[in-house]
Amino acid sequence: MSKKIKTISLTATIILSCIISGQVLAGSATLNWNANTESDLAGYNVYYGTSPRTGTNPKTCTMCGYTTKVNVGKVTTYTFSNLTNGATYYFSVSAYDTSGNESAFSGEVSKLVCASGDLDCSGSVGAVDIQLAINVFLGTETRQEIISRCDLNSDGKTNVVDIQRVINISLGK
Ligand SMILES: [Ca+2]
Ligand SMILES: [Ca+2]
Repeated sequence: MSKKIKTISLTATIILSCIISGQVLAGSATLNWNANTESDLAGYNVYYGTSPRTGTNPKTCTMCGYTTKVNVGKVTTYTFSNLTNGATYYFSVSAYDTSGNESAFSGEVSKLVCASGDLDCSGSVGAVDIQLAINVFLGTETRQEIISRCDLNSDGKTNVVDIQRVINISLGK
């Protein structure tokens, strides 16, 4: 007599932001999903890890290859902090109702987490990143993922301000 609650759909929106605390570059990401509309919805669980999931329903495979499960309550957004930069994370969400029934997973989304200034997403900021910022500025860099990480002050253009920022981060300033 277990009531089955609906599968929720997850829009693949992950906002990656970067916080710099002292010398430590801590990766963060914000995950958003669509609300489940059942009247007895009680909340959501977020599952994540650095390997893709191994199943589609926590009822049958429990953690299903993920390493962490967070009961986030009745919200549709969750911000992760202290993710490891340079690592790819995989995320899924499930819903649960007031009787404790858990849904199958949402679709899985993944994201490579990069620190601010870490243009090649290697896990550290250094000479390679400074060179990449210069290349973006000169227009010789064609990889969109590199270009998209280069506008550090989010003013819509890459210029010496951004290059200076990459240099400062590499120096720990
Ligand atoms: Ca780097
Ligand atoms: Ca800029």
